[in-house]
Amino acid sequence: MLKRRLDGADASASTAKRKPGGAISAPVDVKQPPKPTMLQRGMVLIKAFLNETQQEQLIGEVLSLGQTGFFQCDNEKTRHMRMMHLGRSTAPPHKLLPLSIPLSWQQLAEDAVTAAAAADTSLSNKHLRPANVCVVNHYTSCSKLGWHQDMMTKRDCSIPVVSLSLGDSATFHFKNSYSKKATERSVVLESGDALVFGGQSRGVVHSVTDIKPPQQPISWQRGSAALAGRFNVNLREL
Ligand SMILES: O=C(O)CCC(=O)C(=O)O
Repeated sequence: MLKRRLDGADASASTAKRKPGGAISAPVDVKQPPKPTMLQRGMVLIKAFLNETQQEQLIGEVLSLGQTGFFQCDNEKTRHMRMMHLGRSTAPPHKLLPLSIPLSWQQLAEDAVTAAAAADTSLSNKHLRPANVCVVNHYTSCSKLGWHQDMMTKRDCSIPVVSLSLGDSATFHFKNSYSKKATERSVVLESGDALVFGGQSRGVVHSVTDIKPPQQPISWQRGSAALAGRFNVNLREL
């Protein structure tokens, strides 16, 4: 199987830094507006899409909703993870009260798609509808999310998935089919990054491994054990 590691943004940029394991980390300059990078057609990574204040706000909302919303999820694809479902759900896996997706999260998703469309016109947001499903995953260093597609319906899935990362970093692996011959690539997702995949990449097969403490300390992480690990806010249309 072919494997290729992609670097967050423009790895050839002169400001890129080499991490201890050989991978090159994307340059993150908080003074610059987030820079979207097309990983493949329909798939765009936006490094530092959320600034620290936005990350703090989002994590606060996640934890507040998570008090009643998180449930433990261990199955053939998901190991040692907590999950929370918001919005529409076809098969609620639990007996928790339904949670609505905060409007501010839908706005973030819309902003991420707009930013992504600047790097990849195939992600034009002219038919964008608000996300009606949101999955929040809480990973620890033992967690794993196995290969899967975010296709829960046979309906038109042209609205992109927007994935927002908070806290520890993770390796996001992806390939265009389940075939053993499919080229597998990976990218490191760090706190504040947004990954958008739609259009030709809407059905991308993906998995998540290697949850690790962030390279840069994040101010909100110092406070409480509840903030440990990685949170992923994943918005999509069902
Ligand atoms: O945690 C991530 O980065 C991806 C999450 C995901 O693939 C999912 O919730 O379906």
